[in-house]
Order: sequence, then structure tokens, then C-alpha cells
Amino acid sequence: MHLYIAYKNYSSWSLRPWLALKVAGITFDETLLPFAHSDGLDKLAAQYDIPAQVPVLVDEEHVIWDSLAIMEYVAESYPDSHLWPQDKWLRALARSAAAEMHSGFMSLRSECPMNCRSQKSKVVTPEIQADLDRLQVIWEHFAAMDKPEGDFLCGQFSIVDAMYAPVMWRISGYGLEVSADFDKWIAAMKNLPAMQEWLAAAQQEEWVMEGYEAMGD
Ligand SMILES: N[C@@H](CCC(=O)N[C@@H](CS)C(=O)NCC(=O)O)C(=O)O
Repeated sequence: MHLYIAYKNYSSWSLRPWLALKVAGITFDETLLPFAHSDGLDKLAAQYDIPAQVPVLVDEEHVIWDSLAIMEYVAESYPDSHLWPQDKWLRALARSAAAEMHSGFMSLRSECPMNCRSQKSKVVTPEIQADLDRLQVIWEHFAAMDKPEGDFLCGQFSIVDAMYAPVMWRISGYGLEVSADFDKWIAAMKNLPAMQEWLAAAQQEEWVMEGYEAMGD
């Protein structure tokens, strides 16, 4: 199984399946395609007739080209990894929140791009505040559920944590605040050896995306 990703410092969609695979202990090969600095991603896209976007998973002759689709495929292929919670109601909530992340949080995503190695401040616009308030409400939904012990959204780590992983860097990297529960989740996420491995690699990278670096106040 081969996962194609981009910059560990900036590529939020790459982080999601990479983290899920790592936390689940699944062996995979990875190739980093720095799309603003090389044509590797364009070549991959042309080879498989897919959009020039990461992440992409290639398993045998099959290609999967979307972060959530990749994680669904991995969860199905490795049921013992329990990448979704066992309980069907908790799983339904986790899937709803994962889907909301996939298609929402536009202000947070556009105004506070993931930049793992930077620490900035950000004036909170009403649009950003609305996204922060929504995060708090989502965390309250999970807090109200019956679930296994643990500080992740479903107790134990699952795909919904992976989907929100870049948000963790956005909140901590731009000095934003959500709630005490959210801070507990940030601590658990930062404590994951896989997250530390990702951060160490992001800190080593020399590519700079000026547009991303210019964000923040
Ligand atoms: N729907 C895609 C979105 C992927 C996406 O937007 N990836 C960005 C990197 S984080 C990308 O590949 N950008 C390529 C470019 O801007 O040229 C997914 O969830 O996997």
C-alpha cells in the first residue's frame, strides 16, 4: 500500500490518512510530492487519471484519491484496527462530524491554514468565531455519548480524530480557543507518537509556501 502526500508542514489533507494509518499500526510506503516545487503530483494524476491533489492511496492496481475515502478503505481493509468505534450510534456521530469537517469550517480552513511549525496570533473574526463555536458544540455532542475511556472524541482514537487533526494545529498555532474539553483533546493528539513523528518531519522540511506563511496577524 502506497500513500502519496504533500508537505508535512502545510498539507492538512495529507495528515489525516497518514495519521490514521500510523496510529492503527498499518505498514505502508509513503512518497511526498511537493506540488508547488515539483511536477510529481501532476505526473501521478496523469498516470491514474485523477485530480492533481493529495492524498492518494495506491493499493495493488487500485487508486483511491480522497482523504475520507482512503480512511474508509483502510478501516474496511483492516477491521481489527477499529478505526471507527464499535457502537453504531457513536460511529454515526463520528461519521457525521467527519463529513462536516470534510465539507465545512471554511473560515478556519481558509484564514488559518495548517502550519505545524509556526506559532502566530490571529484576530478572531465573526466567521472564525462561528467555526470555533461549532467545534465546541461538536465536542459537546461527543461528551454526551456513552463511550470507552480515553481523551479522543470516541474515547479511543478513530477516523474522526484524524479528520480534525489539522484543526488541532490551527487552534494551537494561531492562539485560538474552543473549550476545556477541546484542550484535553489537543493534549491527547499532541501526545500521539505518530503526531510527534509528523511534527518532527514538518520541522525538518525546507519548502516554504509564502501564501501560507503570510497568514496570521
Ligand atoms: N478532497 C480532497 C482535498 C484534497 C486537497 O485539497 N489537497 C490539497 C493539499 S492539502 C492539494 O492537493 N492541493 C494541490 C494543489 O493545490 O495544487 C481530499 O479530501 O482528499
